Amino acid sequence: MVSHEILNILAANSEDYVSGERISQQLHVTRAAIWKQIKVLKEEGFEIEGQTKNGYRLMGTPLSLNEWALKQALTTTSLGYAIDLEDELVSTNARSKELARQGGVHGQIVLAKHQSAGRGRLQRQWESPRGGLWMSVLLRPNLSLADASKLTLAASVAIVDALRELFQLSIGIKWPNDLIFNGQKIAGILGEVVGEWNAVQTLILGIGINANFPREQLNTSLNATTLHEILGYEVNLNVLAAGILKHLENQVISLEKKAFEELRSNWSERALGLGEEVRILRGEQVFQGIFKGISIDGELILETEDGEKIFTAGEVQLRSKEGKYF
Ligand code: BT5
Repeated sequence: MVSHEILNILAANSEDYVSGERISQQLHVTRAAIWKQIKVLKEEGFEIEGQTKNGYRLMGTPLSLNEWALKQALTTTSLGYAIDLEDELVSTNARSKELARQGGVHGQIVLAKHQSAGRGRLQRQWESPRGGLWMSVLLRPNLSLADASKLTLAASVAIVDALRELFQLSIGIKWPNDLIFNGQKIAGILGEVVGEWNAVQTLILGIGINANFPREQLNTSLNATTLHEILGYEVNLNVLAAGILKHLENQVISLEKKAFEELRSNWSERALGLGEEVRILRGEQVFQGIFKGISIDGELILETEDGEKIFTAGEVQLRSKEGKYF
């Protein structure tokens, strides 16, 4: 793409102005074509200063999702280099599954600026207004099916660490993988297995982060918050995506080395409600007890009056200081 090549040239000379003539010679396109592309890039949020005498200089990149800016921000070795970025998708997980069936590579990511029908677990609706980070990562890790399922736990740890590193935020994990800031949900993860037993496991990790939009854009009934609400400014979504992918890649590598105990302890250190009284909702049933911890496979261990119970799925309700469950 010519626009990416222009950006490459400007980025390589970021201390300097580059003349339109030089760009046009290097790329074998007319100066008018360059001017046109620069105009488009500016509309996409690139800050490009143009001086009649000296030419162009790249002063800033967009905060919103952009393929070139995301690639620049990546520090991974395998995740995030194949990018499918769309303005709108029904669900990035649905698209990612399609791509997986068509042979999509390990680390391929799908992003949408807006999802018309984003999904949570059990087909629940996931509200996905513009400004959020709605991303799915296709993984073909060297793991058995049982171990691949640990990747959703690993993804929660990766997101907590990325948000801490980038914004110094302290996020807690509510089992199995809700990400909570001050009692409100800021992000969710949907892990889905694609394909067959015995074959290489393919997993789609859908990651949704309420980022650059005010909380008012979400349904009032939700107990939710956004980065914009917490930080008071817009974050760079490309840097955020790249940060998450870096931490996720490290998690995948460590799972492939079978560092399951390390994952369990990392997850537990970031968990909410451990050692406290919680409620577990499973269908119509409600269980109450002390949240003892998670098993090596990520199941929740609850100590109830009738003894220990193990949960593979369900909703956790934590107990607030006032004694209310939420
Ligand atoms: C989740 O499900 O938390 C997983 C969310 C995964 C979303 C990503 S976005 C990219 C990818 N593409 C998709 O289609 N999905 C993934 P769960 O734990 O089941 O929570 C769903 C519940 O969270 C809903 O029933 C609402 O109560 C609440 N909710 C919906 N939208 C929300 C939002 N934007 N922020 C906070 N809570 C929300």
